[in-house]
Amino acid sequence: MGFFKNINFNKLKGGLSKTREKIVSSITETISGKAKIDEEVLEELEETLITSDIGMETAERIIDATRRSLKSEKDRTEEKIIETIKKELIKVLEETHTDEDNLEKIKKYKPYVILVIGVNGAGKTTTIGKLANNFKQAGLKVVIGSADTFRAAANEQLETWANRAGVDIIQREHGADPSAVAYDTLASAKQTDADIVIIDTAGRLHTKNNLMEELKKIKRVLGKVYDYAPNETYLVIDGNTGQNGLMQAREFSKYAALTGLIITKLDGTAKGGIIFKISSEQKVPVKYIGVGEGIDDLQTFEPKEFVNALLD
Ligand SMILES: Nc1nc2c(ncn2[C@@H]2O[C@H](COP(=O)(O)OP(=O)(O)OP(=O)(O)O)[C@@H](O)[C@H]2O)c(=O)[nH]1
Ligand SMILES: [Mg+2]
Repeated sequence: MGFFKNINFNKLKGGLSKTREKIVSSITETISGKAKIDEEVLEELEETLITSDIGMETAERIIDATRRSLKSEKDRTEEKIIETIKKELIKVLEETHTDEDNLEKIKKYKPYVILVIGVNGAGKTTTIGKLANNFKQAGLKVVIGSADTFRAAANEQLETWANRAGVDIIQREHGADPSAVAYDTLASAKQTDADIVIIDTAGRLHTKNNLMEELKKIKRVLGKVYDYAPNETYLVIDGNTGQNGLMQAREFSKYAALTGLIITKLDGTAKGGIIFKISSEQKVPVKYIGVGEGIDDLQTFEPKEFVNALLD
């Protein structure tokens, strides 16, 4: 479904500029100007990689692969090393990668139900606006449920996004039971024959037990209306949070089986390398990435495109 993928290479490249600067400059500083790429340089490179956010495991993989690829003298060039690093980074991401919500998959369900969760301010509501827009553009009938009844301005914010995307929204008064909103949204989707439901939730700290239990309840209610629901549970992580994002993924997955990660705000951070660490440790695929605040700034995550944009 080519038209369904939202990838704009230049925008992606632009969005990743800070992370690229950090990772690429540290790599080139290590290897450029070296008369010979020997074991000493490789060890230096490994240290450099470990201190970037990609994680120890991935750094070791890259060095092993580089060592293997550098058998002949003529291979010991900077370009060759960058190429090996690229290949290995793509491999890491592809191990967990699964296709994004493609139309074929979505159309098997009516409605296809997506639950969006994450800590405060991660970018859930904004991402839902962008997602709704993508689905609408692909010709799907979308309804959003405002199950963030906690924050006073939440309804209004989500409504603004629903209007921008031109999709329906279901909400209740501030303080209402979030699972009741989830229920209403599915009921409305049924009535209006919607293709896809996206449920927004209040930001919650993964350390707050009662709030995490509330997530379980929302999931239970969704499953009562449609036994397959939710089809997707997406955890939204702010790219700026670096290592803490990993903690969030660990903790949230204890309460709700995650089917995908959405990493936001990559346009404003140098810590985008965390994507490699989270993918390799969590075994949960990254599905989308946010590279700006606009409605078009959510991109489908493709390992190859991502790594090429990062190391271009
Ligand atoms: N630069 C940039 N900003 C983003 C991105 N995604 C979200 N934001 C901004 O992050 C801020 C928080 O976004 P929200 O969507 O309100 O986050 P939330 O997770 O719904 O927040 P709570 O509901 O309060 O938990 C807003 O100012 C967004 O514009 C992104 O990809 N890039
Ligand atoms: Mg929100």
